[in-house]
Amino acid sequence: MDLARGSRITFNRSYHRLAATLAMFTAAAATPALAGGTVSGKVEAMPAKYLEETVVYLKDVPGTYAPKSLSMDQQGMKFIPRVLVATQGDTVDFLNHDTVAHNVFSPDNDAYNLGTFKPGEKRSHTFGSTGVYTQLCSIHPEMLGFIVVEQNPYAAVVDGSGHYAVKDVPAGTYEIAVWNSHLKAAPRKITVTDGKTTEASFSLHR
Ligand SMILES: [Cu+2]
Repeated sequence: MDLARGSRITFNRSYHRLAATLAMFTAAAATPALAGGTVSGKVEAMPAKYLEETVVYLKDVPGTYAPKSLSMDQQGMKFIPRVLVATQGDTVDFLNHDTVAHNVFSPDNDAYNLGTFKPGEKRSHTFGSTGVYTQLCSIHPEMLGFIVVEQNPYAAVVDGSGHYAVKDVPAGTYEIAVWNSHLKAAPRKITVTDGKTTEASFSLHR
C-alpha cells in the first residue's frame, strides 16, 4: 500500500467530515429565531393625565407560565412603578426604600394586607387570581399604585408617550384589550405572525 496515498484519503475524509459539521453549525446560526411575533402601538388618552395608568394585554393565550418574582418599591412616598403588570401565580416583593414605615394592602379581588413594615424590610404576596389590585398604604392615604394581574405574560404598561410593545407572542389570533384606571377603549382582534410586528393603537375615552 502506498502510504502517501493512504494518508491523503484519510485527510480527504476528515476534511469532508469537518466541512459537513461546519455547514451544519453555519445553517443553525443563520436561522433566525422565528418563534413568536411582536405587538406594538401607541395609546392616546383623553384626558392625558391618566395615560400612565394604562396596560395593553392579550386575552386568553393558551399555555402554562412559570411563576416570576417582581418587585414594587416604596420610595419618595410613592409606589414605584405606579403600575405593575403580573401573570397569575407571580409573586411581588414589596420593598421600602423610604426613611419611614409603610403599609401594603389592597381591598380588591382576593384582598391582602401585608401589615406595616420598616425601611429596608420586604413583604411578599403571591397573586393567585387575575384582576386589578389597587395598591394602597394605610399610613399614607395619598399613595396609590396598581397591580394588573393577567392570565398570561403578554401584556405591557405604556411608556410616558403612550408606546408599548409585547414581544415573543406565539403566532395566532387573539383579542387585544386595554386596561386604564379611568378610561376605556373597545378590545379588538389581531393576528400575530412569527417574526413580524403587528400594530395595534388605541384612543382611550371616558
Ligand atoms: Cu406609606
